[in-house]
Amino acid sequence: MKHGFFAMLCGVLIASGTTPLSAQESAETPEQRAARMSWWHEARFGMFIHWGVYAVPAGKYGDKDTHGEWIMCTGKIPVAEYRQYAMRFNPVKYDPDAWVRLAKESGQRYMVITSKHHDGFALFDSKVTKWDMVDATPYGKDLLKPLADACRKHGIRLGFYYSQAQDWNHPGGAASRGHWDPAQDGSMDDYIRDIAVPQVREILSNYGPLAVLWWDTPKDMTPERAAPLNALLKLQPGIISNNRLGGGFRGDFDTPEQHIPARGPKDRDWETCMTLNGHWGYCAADQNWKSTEDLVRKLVDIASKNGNFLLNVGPTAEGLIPEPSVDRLRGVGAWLKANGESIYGTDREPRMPLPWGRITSKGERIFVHVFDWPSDGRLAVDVIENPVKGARLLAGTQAAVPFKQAGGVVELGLAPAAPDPIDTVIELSVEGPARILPFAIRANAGGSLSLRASEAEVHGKKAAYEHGNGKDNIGSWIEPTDWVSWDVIVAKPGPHRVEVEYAAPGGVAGSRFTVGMGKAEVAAVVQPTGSWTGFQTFAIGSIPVAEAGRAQVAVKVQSMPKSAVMNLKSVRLTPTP
Ligand code: H79
Repeated sequence: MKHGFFAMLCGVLIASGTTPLSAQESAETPEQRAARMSWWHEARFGMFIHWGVYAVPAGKYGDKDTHGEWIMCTGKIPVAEYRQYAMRFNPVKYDPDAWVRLAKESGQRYMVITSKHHDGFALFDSKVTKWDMVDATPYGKDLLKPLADACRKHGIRLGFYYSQAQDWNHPGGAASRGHWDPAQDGSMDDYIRDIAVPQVREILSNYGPLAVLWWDTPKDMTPERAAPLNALLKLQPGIISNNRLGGGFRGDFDTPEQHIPARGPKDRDWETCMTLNGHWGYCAADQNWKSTEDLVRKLVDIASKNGNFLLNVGPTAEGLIPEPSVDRLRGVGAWLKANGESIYGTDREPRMPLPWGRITSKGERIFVHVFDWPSDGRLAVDVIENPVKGARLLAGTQAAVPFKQAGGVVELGLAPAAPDPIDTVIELSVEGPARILPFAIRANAGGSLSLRASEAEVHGKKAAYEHGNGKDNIGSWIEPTDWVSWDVIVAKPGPHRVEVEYAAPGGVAGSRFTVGMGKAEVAAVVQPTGSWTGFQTFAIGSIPVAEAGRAQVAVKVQSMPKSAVMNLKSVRLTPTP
């Protein structure tokens, strides 16, 4: 994967190239950057809070009850009408201390709250607008001050989300689907100067030390609009900022939203943000909650790939975090209390997902996370390169686990039933710093290799893995020198049938490409499939595979007569008798 990975939001490319650094990065050495990021690397798990006026309608507008924090836009609610909701935003049950204690009990080390979302409403006392908590609601008090105090008291780091570009209430603010009320029209440059810049100065000045500035959505952000916002980060020398400012600022970390990348990038920090149900802002009708098991496994998956997990709650207009959210967060917290050693501060090398679970490590300890407990009591772990000195359960009894190590395989002898059906962690002590075999795709039981775009390594200038909005392919493949590869583990040597799934409109078809493994390769010409999204699978021939074990499969271009190669979705290699 080149340069981390790309997040597609509303068709906007968020993580961009290598252009300007954040205010912090440009003034610091690599060692200083590592020191600034160190608490964040250690933390792994944080609480996202989406709270605002949209909690009043609670997802319901007209005959639809599935809106969220986007309700003003998705309901096309006029500005004057939307402002009426603020008169009923009176969170008398708001107990910031309880929220922070919940984060702590859940094992979260930081929280990020929406100081202002796309509806432009400030949860804080802003001097540059009346569209804020103090002036527009019966509650009349700044919501962020007491939260900042509670965070300091309990040792939780506090970050602010700020929607810098989209603002559907202040004239000139951007709207990703265009304005729907003339009251929104105006100059975006004026909006940036008169609202966004002074408000960001307020949130960076009035709440003590801040951990994170979480920009959201770079819609219409030019370098000129983004630069004064980026410059304000100097007010908080230790702050960490994400990649969504726009204008070419890549920030400190990437932000996959609502998904976990198939593999962790090597050279870029990242944080998956995700909802507990299907909405960020409170939606009363949405009871589609993720299970505790699912959440723990997601956290483990993310940690194993060297990412962070920012898990969202959407409090009600009264100020309560919904009970189903509380229950699940406490469940994750209980697991972390027993197994946190395998998550917090683990090594920053992304590890390969395994069919039965995940691996994390810390120095001379390797944590084997077993999601799918083997029914025969034997688990063969074939990715550990260090000599293993001992094995025990991390949690509970910490009972020793019998093991044998031979031929690159550590075989663990396990009890008939999983001690923890969510994820039982076995701690191995090993000789020297943990060494785990790098990412590779394994053959399935039948010996066939399924190589998906999301797991590919993309080499070159333009081609990239693209996803979101129904996309899931290598795209922007417009340089014939760009190529794609997968490291694989071959199960059965011998001839393999090669199938390639791609899309290419008639106007670009005709490129000649090869699929190769080692010295063997097979060539084919890209056929027209009707459109960029009309994917079809083509059997292009067969290649001999000399031996079992690790190898690389590469897709390369021999000639590109038109403007692009193809959208490549997958390659499949199947042993033939
Ligand atoms: O704050 C949360 C989202 O509101 C925000 N980012 C997270 C953290 C976000 N802004 N833009 N997007 C996410 C992507 C845009 C999604 C959309 Fe839609 C798809 C906008 C319109 C169609 C989802 C469905 C939201 C409204 C309808």
